[in-house]
Amino acid sequence: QEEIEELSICKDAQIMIEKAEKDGVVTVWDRFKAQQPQCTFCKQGLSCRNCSMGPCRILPGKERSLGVCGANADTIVARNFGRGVAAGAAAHSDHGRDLLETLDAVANSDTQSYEIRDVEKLIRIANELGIKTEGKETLQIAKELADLLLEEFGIKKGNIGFTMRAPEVRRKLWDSLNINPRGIDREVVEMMHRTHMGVDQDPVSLLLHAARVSLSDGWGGSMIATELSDILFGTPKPVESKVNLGVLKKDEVNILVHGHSPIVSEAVLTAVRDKNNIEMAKAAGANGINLAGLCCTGNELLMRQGIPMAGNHLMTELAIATGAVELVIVDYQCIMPGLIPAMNCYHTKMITTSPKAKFPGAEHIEFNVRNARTQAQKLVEMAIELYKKRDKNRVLIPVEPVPMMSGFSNEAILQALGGSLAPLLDAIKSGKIRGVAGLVGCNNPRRKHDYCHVTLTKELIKNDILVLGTGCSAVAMGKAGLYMPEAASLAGPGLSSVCKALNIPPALHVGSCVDNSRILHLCGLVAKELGVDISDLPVAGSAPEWYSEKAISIGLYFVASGVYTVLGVTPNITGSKLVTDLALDGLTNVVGACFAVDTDPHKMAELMINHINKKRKKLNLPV
Ligand code: SF4
Ligand code: WCC
Ligand code: FE2
Repeated sequence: QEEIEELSICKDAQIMIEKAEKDGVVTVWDRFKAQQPQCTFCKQGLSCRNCSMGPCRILPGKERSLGVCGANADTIVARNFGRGVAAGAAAHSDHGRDLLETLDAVANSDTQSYEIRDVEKLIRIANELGIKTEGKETLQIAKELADLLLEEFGIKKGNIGFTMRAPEVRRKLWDSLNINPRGIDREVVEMMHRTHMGVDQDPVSLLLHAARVSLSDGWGGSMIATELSDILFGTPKPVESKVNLGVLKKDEVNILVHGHSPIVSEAVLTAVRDKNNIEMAKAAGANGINLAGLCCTGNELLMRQGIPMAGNHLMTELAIATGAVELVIVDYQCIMPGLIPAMNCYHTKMITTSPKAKFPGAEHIEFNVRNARTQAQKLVEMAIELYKKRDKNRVLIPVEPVPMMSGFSNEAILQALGGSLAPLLDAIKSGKIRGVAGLVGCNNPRRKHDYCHVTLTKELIKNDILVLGTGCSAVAMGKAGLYMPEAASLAGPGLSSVCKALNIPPALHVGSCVDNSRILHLCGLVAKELGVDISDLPVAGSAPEWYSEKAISIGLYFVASGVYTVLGVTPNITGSKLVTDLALDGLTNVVGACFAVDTDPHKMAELMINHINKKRKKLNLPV
């Protein structure tokens, strides 16, 4: 029991870990244990298998200090880091491209499965990117926007359009460093090229390009994903919902959507809400059909449609272990292959939907822009059939769900503030809100599940720092009750008074991982309003329990945009002193911000608060 409490702070996780063990489900924690001790070369970034003269493992200062080709530790560490950033940026941006292809299909009347739900935003974004919209039909505007954005992925002249959301000083800095991102695909491809044997050997040059790749994600691929998802599925508005495994229903057909893109999950939602399907479920003996989310596609549905959230990254196997889930419908990213043996212990089925992500052992029912409605219908019928096979004696829904608020897009935040940023800026200037922190990223079995997310958030709000949360971090905050206005009682007096006046929580759910672009955009808006650079703002970021290559890209685009970022898991760069020093310090002289690493959330909070105070002082604001 004590051992289980060491793994997660969440009651639902603790109960389910025990049940999983009883039911013979192997979890991520079991496999993590089986992997110990993990490779120390890889951990430090000192192994390379970029060519077949290798693989090479470097022992700096010893006989084996160079790879077969002669590459040293600095080069190898920087190359490995760069490839990680490229993979992360590719994942976010390829997700963005899928939204773009959907918009393109809608614009060309090539699909009946999707439509444009936020025409006002379509026009606003088109105008922002220089498209004339007056007197044009909605679909014509959509077509022109899609064409323009398709170019952002390839080779185009100039820089990615949304970088104009950054203040001019920042863009000039990027230009002077030659890291203002061009085409999204181009930056990723160039990283693959540079890290091929015999190309870029200079760690500084590699890291600068890594920054450029990450910027093409944050201000490019991710931002496109966010804005187009809003246009297609609606811009989020404050909404109340529920979170944790208690959102599963004992007497209903339970369908979980897992992955990232709203394209599949929104189609599933439409089918779940269909009256005929609900009748069909009732005929099968259920009380209805219950849809809940996992990870980021869960965040997408929660933000826009108020669909309840079952859990974050480390909860995905445990959700299946409830024995109450009929179908897990996945698209891509962060879906552990370990879900397959887990679901084989129950009547549960996993369905893959993307040609990019097939899992042996899962059934593949491919979704595309044209067939999404009919495929979703098929899946709902399948779930209803599976419900009949559910073994009620093996069902355990461990807890009651916790209420949470969601839906805080920048548009919604502006509206809550009465239409302008002025009240937020006033609160920051007066010190009622001392600063803003973005808490993002995953879970990692290296860290006690959700402990860092929750402890750090509590520490920050206590110090009058408004917290914006995304991804799996947001799910942790929601489960801890921090996403309800009542949580203002845990905030410092200043933040608490602001929350009470606006009836908002002290920590705001701003979306999925691609929605970190909302935080970048907000930083850009505030910096422009104040006439300063983003690196001058009293803001800080953190990925306390990150695991994914996408999180590396996110961390780096925040830093490259001027936001000091504290990591709770050490990246695999410690094998190079040069690269480590640059990341933890040297970058400040280059881009005005750097990383910090600490595993103790209290220390992490201290680092972030000190940074925010330093920035306040520089802006002549009361500390
Ligand atoms: Fe070894 Fe160099 Fe090949 Fe890497 S690129 S595997 S260091 S020989
Ligand atoms: Ni985004 Fe991290 Fe969750 Fe996956 S879903 S686990 S990248 S935070
Ligand atoms: Fe290794």
